[in-house]
Amino acid sequence: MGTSVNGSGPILAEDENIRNFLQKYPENVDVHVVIMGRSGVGKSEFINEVLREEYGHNLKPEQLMKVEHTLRRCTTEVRTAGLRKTSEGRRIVLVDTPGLDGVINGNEDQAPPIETVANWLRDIHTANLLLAGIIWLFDISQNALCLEDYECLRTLQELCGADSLSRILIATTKWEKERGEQTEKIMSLEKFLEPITKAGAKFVQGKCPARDIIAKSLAGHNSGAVLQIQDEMGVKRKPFSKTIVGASYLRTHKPASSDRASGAYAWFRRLFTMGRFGK
Ligand SMILES: Nc1nc2c(ncn2[C@@H]2O[C@H](COP(=O)(O)OP(=O)(O)OP(=O)(O)O)[C@@H](O)[C@H]2O)c(=O)[nH]1
Ligand SMILES: [Mg+2]
Repeated sequence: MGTSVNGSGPILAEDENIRNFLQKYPENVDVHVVIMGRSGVGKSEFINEVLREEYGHNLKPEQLMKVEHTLRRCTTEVRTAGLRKTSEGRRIVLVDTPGLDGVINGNEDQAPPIETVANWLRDIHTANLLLAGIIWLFDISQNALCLEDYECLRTLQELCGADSLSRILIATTKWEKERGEQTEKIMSLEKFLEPITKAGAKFVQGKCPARDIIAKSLAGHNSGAVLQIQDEMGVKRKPFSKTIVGASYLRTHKPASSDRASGAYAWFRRLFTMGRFGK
């Protein structure tokens, strides 16, 4: 998505906080911030909130990320949205991704979301584009941590590699829907996230405007990240299936050939790996 509308609000990149962090990066460069998380947590809506703030509320649907109000998985491809440039030519590009849990709408013949994201990360590395970091969104109104949350956390670790976990910022969505015991939820989340926060990932504990989350994700770095998956696929030229995250995905999601012959197995597994219900 190449957003070509004229801006109406203040340029996000000129926000004092963001500008200070952005200035550490080279001039005339697109600074990519990738939004990730499970399906339905509000990744596309997060980007739309920023786009509306940047360009005004009259954006046409095709200038926004698609958001579904159903139980279906919505984003199935990686899409980008550029914000306006600063006077030095720096521009934040927000990247929308498919939810990393499960397979795309239960269709095992389609590349899994994690492979779609891995390929995109490989391609921007090959094209020498600057990746500033990852914002990992978590739905705070969720009632319990489930298997998909643990799987996604592992996927995130394997995608980034130990050296790049500091490039992850975890933030929460859907605060106005939250009816639970907030302090306890945040404490549980902190515990759940320990494997990556102890290695440098940052966690925004409370409700926070999207622009501040973006500012925090840019903080503390002055050059592009090279994630483990980019090293494996972009530098070492490994196919997805031979990467750490790819091999792990295949181990978890692909049945042995004898199992695959069983229609009952496929039905059962599909039921449990779709995340949100398929189309
Ligand atoms: N109440 C509330 N609803 C939200 C918020 N963010 C997203 N939603 C709703 O949650 C649903 C899913 O939002 P999306 O932005 O499509 O979620 P996603 O993470 O992009 O989902 P996939 O594209 O399927 O991976 C939509 O109905 C949104 O309107 C939020 O902060 N508060
Ligand atoms: Mg989406």
